[in-house]
Amino acid sequence: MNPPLLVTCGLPYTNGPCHLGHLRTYVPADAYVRYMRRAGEEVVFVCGSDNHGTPIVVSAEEAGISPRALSEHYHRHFDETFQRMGVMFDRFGMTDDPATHRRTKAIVSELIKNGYVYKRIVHQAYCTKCKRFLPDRYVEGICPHCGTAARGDECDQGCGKHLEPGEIKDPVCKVCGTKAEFRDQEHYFFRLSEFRDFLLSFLDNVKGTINAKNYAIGWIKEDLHDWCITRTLEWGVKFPGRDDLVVYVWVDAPIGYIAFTEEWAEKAKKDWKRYWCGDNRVTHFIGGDIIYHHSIFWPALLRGAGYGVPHAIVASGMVKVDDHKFSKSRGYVVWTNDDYLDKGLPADYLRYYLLAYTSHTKELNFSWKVFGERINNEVVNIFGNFVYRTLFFAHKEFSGIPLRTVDPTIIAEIRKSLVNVDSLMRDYEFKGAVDAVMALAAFGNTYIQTNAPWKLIKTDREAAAKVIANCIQIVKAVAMLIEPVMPAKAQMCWTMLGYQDKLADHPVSEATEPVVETSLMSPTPLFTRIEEPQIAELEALLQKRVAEANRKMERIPVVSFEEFQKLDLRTGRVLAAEPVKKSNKLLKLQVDIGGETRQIVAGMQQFYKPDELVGRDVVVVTNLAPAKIFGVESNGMILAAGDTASLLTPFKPVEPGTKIR
Ligand code: B3M
Ligand code: ZN
Repeated sequence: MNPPLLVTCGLPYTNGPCHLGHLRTYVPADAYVRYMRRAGEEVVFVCGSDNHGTPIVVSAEEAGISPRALSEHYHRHFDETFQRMGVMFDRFGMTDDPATHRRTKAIVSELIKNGYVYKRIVHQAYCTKCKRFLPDRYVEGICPHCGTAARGDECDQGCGKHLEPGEIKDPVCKVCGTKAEFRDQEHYFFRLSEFRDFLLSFLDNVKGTINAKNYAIGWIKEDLHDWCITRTLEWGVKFPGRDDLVVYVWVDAPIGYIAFTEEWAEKAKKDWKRYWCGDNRVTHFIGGDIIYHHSIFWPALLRGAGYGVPHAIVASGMVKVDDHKFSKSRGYVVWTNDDYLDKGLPADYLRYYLLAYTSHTKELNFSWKVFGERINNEVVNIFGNFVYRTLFFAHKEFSGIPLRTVDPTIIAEIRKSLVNVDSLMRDYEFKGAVDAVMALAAFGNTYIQTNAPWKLIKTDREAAAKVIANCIQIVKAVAMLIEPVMPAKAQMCWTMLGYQDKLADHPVSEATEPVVETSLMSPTPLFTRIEEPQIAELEALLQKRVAEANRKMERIPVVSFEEFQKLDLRTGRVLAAEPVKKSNKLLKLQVDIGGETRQIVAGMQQFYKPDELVGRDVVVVTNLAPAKIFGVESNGMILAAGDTASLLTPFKPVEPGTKIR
């Protein structure tokens, strides 16, 4: 017999609200769980919030509250938001709760006992102004691998590589902006490099999506080095025997998966070991940006501590918004509550869109326009229309469901859909599965259209009854199959069919079973169209947010008076001017800055004739580092305003070399 399925979702950090990027992982995971349950599998679905690490500490510091208080706030937020979205975990825990602390200590102790942990001195970034070590996101600098701006533990904008303490180049303290220095500090390391062979064979066998496998194999072959698993922070799970160190957040976060299973199991009176020790079917749904942690680091930790290793890793593709990289700071973001649910839009529409847009591992480029089109053209026009026409006609003409034997061809069509959906769902091809259900709805729509029972009934009532019985069977099947995607709408459809119970309690295989006598309700449309003005309003909101973010980004950094004073600004008198050879932009000027003549190259040829400038008083930055421009030495800079290089000159006459202050 198959071991039970345990499905997890990557844990959201408790330092900001839920957005579309989160949902792209959680909604498919929820749909998968719902389907697998109704396909007869025993499934447990756990998740929780990720409370530790510098992301939380930095945000809590900014907000002026404790990391625990911040975590509780966002924990509640995620818990509620997931429920509003119909994402139903059996347990949604917190990594700061005792269960994760306990399990982490047990696992780390086991790793130590098994010889997988050692001590080493590392050069850790240290801020002399804040007087503290700067772990992970406390420090920003340059990625040593690709040269992009990066944060302490991860090249988040560039190559995506994980960075070890001490690896980042040109570190700067995130809190105060001071250039950090490196200081020696003792830390603990996990012998990840010893797991190379194990990991390669693990990845060879692991189920899930191909991206979670292939990237990881590539990284291992490139370079697999040990991981520093301790940090100098107050907040987190203490490293056994060291009160001054906590474990790195990426140690206790995935251990949360086990702890949440324990918390659930205790309530449900089950044995959590069945899910985690030995043969298991642990399936991790994650974002594509945390493949390294789940496909490499985590299986090695589990293995090293003697637990079972994951059965499947399912990684979702990137989310873009209006063709731009998803970015909270740039305004390319869709907030689940503010932008969607609170606007009165149904959770099921977004669930449908997220699942049907493209396959799970591909890039999802969100736009309100496409969202509106797909809901209107597919959900409303095909699915909604078919259900309404069928139920309306049955109710009107037969005051209920005309019970007739359904045509074998109709049953065959439904059976074909069942088989399709089943294999696609098991292959994590969610889009394919949704399309297969919608194809069945479209089949029903064409069937009712061509057989036109509204005409038939005038001449042959029995024939019309047969057509409608066939349609009702298709409605039942579509409702059953769409439930993992649109649970609320599917239930509504089920209720309109006259059933009094919960659709989610019925196995999908019942889709081919005859409809029993029910008290069919007078139908109301399942879906309402999303109208043009609403889409325009949502688009405008997004644009406004992007514009605001742009303004914020452009905001010029504040310079202290000391820094300003470093500039030596003086008046100068132009003694001579001539064009730089072969350049149609540059002028070479000789400028008297008070007893000293400076040669300065300036891009003013289009705006001034050389003669016009001679004798003029200008403003010069005299201590700018010398540079060669077009091969000509330039020792200073002349200040001018705007695109036409309007020169700044003193209002009252002053001697050349007069200091500007
Ligand atoms: N809290 C979120 C992230 O890095 C992180 C996931 C933990 S999963 C164990 O996207
Ligand atoms: Zn990089």
